[in-house]
Amino acid sequence: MKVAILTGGVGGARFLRGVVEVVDPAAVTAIVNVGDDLEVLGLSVSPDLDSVLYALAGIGDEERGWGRADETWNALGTVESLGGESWFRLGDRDLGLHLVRTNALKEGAPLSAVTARLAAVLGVETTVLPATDEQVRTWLDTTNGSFSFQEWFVARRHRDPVDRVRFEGTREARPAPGVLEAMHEADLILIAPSNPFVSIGPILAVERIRFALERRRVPCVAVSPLIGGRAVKGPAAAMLQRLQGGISAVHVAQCYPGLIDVLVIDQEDEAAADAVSSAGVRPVVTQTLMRDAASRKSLAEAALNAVALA
Ligand code: FO1
Repeated sequence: MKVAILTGGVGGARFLRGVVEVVDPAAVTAIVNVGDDLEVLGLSVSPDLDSVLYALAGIGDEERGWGRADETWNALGTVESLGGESWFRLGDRDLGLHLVRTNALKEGAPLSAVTARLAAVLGVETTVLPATDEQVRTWLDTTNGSFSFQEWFVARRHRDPVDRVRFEGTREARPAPGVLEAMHEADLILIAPSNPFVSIGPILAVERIRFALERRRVPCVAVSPLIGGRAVKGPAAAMLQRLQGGISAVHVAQCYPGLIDVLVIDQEDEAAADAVSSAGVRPVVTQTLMRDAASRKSLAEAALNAVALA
């Protein structure tokens, strides 16, 4: 079974690890958000691509969900002591990857080619694609001003209430090579339990990707990032409340109008199942917390089997 999965970083990367335990990793294509990408200390950093690569290579920090396991922070310590930019924490091991990517991009390689090279070296069999090779950047208009994604998310700890999410660069953005092919050839399209606004939103803001999803011939199954009306981590619940008018599973379904057939929701959100059905989306209720390898795998099984069970 061929699977294409739209994903962000931390939660999406965890879910992907479960997916490749259930289906052949080589039959999976991850289409990854690049709206969070940034330049730090002159380096091109793609946090979500890296979280996915590190998770699939088994070298990511499982607890943090981003960066490398067994990380050290000597370079960052030096940067800080020299008065350099240290709010976005790049570990020593992680830095090595950013140096290689930055250099390759400077030499003119597209992000998708650089990512493919990194994946191959890391032994990742799954195809990992940036949603686009063009520069797309997420901006948040908040009650306290407009901020780039990482400035809002990391430096300001996503404390500012968001009025609007904007994506810069989407007009010129084409899907990266392989993205549309993967969506067309897939037997199933998945949307990871990532933030619908800032992780999946920038992917769907690439017009031809949204169009391909709207015109899909195969089912699309999304996994809700909520458990009991709360996000496991991050600002998803606060954003749903403010931008979608509520924090139930039906509000998650409404983030994907006409784009999904099934929504996998947590047992704690079961009360919303009928409302999800009424919104034209079939709910599948299961345990969605990914606390270890077994729970990651069983969530992946629930999502992958959701259609067969229809
Ligand atoms: N998240 C943080 O909360 N603080 C950081 O200093 C930080 C550094 C960082 C470095 C490399 C990387 O790949 C990810 C990093 N993240 C950090 C995570 C990242 O900001 C977000 O989790 C994603 O962009 C959201 O998916």
